[in-house]
Amino acid sequence: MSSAASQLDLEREKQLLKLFTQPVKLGLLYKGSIHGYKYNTLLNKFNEEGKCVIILYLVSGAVRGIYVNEKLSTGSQGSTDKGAFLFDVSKQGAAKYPVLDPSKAFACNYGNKGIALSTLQFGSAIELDAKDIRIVNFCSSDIIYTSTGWPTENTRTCEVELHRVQDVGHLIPDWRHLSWTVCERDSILEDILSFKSVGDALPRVRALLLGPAGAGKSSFIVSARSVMNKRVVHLPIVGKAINGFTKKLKTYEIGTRKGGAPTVLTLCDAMAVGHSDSPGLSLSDALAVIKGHVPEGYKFNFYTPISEKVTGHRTAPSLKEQVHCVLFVLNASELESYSSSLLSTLRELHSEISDLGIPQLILLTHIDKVCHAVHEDVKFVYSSRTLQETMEKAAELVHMPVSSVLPIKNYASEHAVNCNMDILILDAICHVLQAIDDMLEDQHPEDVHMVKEEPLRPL
Ligand SMILES: Nc1nc2c(ncn2[C@@H]2O[C@H](COP(=O)(O)OP(=O)(O)O)[C@@H](O)[C@H]2O)c(=O)[nH]1
Ligand SMILES: [Mg+2]
Repeated sequence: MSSAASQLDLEREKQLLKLFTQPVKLGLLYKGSIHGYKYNTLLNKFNEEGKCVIILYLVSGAVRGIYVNEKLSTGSQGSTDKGAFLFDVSKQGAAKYPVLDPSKAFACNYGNKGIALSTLQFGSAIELDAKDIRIVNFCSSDIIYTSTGWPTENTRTCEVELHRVQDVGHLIPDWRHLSWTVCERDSILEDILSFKSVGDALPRVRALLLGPAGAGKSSFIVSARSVMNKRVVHLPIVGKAINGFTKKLKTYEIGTRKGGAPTVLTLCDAMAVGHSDSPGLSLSDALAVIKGHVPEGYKFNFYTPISEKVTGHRTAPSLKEQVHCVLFVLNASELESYSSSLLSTLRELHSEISDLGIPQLILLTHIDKVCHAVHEDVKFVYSSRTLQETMEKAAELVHMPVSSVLPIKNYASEHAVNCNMDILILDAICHVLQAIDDMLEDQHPEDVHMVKEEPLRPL
């Protein structure tokens, strides 16, 4: 017996979804081989829903169909469906034929003195036989949908499916603005490279990644390097272990491709913050790192707090040895399951770090796991209501403002860099540099500061 799973393969599904202007997902409602190839069954399902696609799998292997935007009542002789379109979808692409005459987008034709239904028609491009909807007539000379391009093929289908088309992500107007173009990516990258530190006291600035195991701290270093290198880099620092994979304090440069200009920013990876069921970085160890007491390469130990006895311990760290920004890294798909002990450590850290006058931001990772639209393309990040709520939740958990939340999708499974993912990662890096710049300007206006080098302009 066939299963009630769609016959549409993933590649074709992706191509078909691209035809919609809004992000949508499909839900199988009817499959001929399971529910019978009866027109009435199909139409009943159809009328329970608003937006649907009928997918016809032809014996030739072609996959074609129709999207209808409105409910259709059985007695209807016509419709005024402005959003309807025909499609022809392959693994490589999909062709869309929007309705040209919406008043004739759909019609039920009655034969036999007007009583028995004879055909279900979409213009004259697709005509389904009411008795057995496997029999399909395609007409290329249709004027309701298209006058050209639609293939002529009178054939049986081997399968017919009806899918509900659901909006996903509950899109809202963009509430933070970013342009999703190569120009925008290049311009943020230029902005990042224009940050320069003035004075020997602080040649580089350091941002520390703090958060629970598996949040994506090490992956952010990989992501930042990947963007700069224009290819996904591999570092043996990402991995899965119950108590976190990273055990040492290590600072990573975020430079451009070999020979290119380095950025002023370095990222500092440390052991995961512990909580009740999982030992890890304690509040006092985290503060010791932030204040600059802990030497590079120090191997953390759950059970021995950092003290002056640690080899290389710095008693009076200089400004360049301290941390200049703290990034709380949280996994957007696990916010609900964070333990109260983890959250109270994070809040306490936030309060202590604020007293030190060090800027803090939240890096919200795994955003692809909470919203289907964002999973498809991160450009929906600021128009997804789900993500807006998740960002509010993350801010609330650490008692920080929503403005400090930087959503990102790390390079985790990709083999090549992607412009929109790059934009989001670069935008986060730019915010980190700006926060450090603001802090330095405020606290060290005389001796140390960063300058943004403007491109030279002719006088
Ligand atoms: N889907 C997805 N996976 C991610 C993301 N960030 C990290 N990961 C994965 O989450 C796992 C833990 O990441 P890792 O960087 O080692 O976490 P850490 O313990 O905080 O350093 C790895 O398998 C990563 O590939 C993200 O934004 N999206
Ligand atoms: Mg790690």
